[in-house]
Amino acid sequence: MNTPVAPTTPPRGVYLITPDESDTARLLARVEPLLANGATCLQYRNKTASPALRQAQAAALQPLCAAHGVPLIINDDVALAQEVGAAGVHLGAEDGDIAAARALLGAQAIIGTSCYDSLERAQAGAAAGASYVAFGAFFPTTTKVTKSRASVDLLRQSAALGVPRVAIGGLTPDNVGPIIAAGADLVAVVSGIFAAPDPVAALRACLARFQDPIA
Ligand code: TZP
Ligand code: MG
Repeated sequence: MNTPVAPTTPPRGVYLITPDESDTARLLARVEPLLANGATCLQYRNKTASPALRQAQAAALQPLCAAHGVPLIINDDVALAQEVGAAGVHLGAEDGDIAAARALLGAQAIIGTSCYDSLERAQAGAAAGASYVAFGAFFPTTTKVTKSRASVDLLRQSAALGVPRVAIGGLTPDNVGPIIAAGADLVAVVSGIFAAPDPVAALRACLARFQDPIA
């Protein structure tokens, strides 16, 4: 096993996001080697599961993440994050507000906010107590229908926000270099890792870009 890239402050690395996977055993089997090989955090996201399956999958991921020391962040659902004891929640524009999530999950919780292509939304999110802000989509993606297109200029303009900045959307080992060089602290990836022929190799290649962004 390769030594994971050591996190710095603020954390830098790969923000792994689960693909829609209905088979829970298979989900765990796909995720585990990535947790073991340096994923910085894991977001549980499943847009096709029933509430019961999402509850079961989140509950199964929590001890796996804990065993690897990787924070689990639940997409969309503060109540589910609280129920399974996750490290935090990721909130889009329609998923409720940051202060309410903070009140429920506590001061140490990781609370992320989708900011799309908006510096103003990121400033408001940081002021409201977000733990990180996420910009995207940087590239076309088939994982989600996206309306906004973020740019490396937005990463440069958001340098003074004071919270980690996550880049998302169509990211792969081959295109994250300039995104990291422009200031992304974390690169959030679904298909660029999970759909790669060798997901662990793709993860390691993304992590390596933090040492050598332009390579
Ligand atoms: N939010 C903006 S783009 C996106 C999300 C959840 C999808 C990211 O998936 P991929 O496969 O890494 O492009
Ligand atoms: Mg959402």
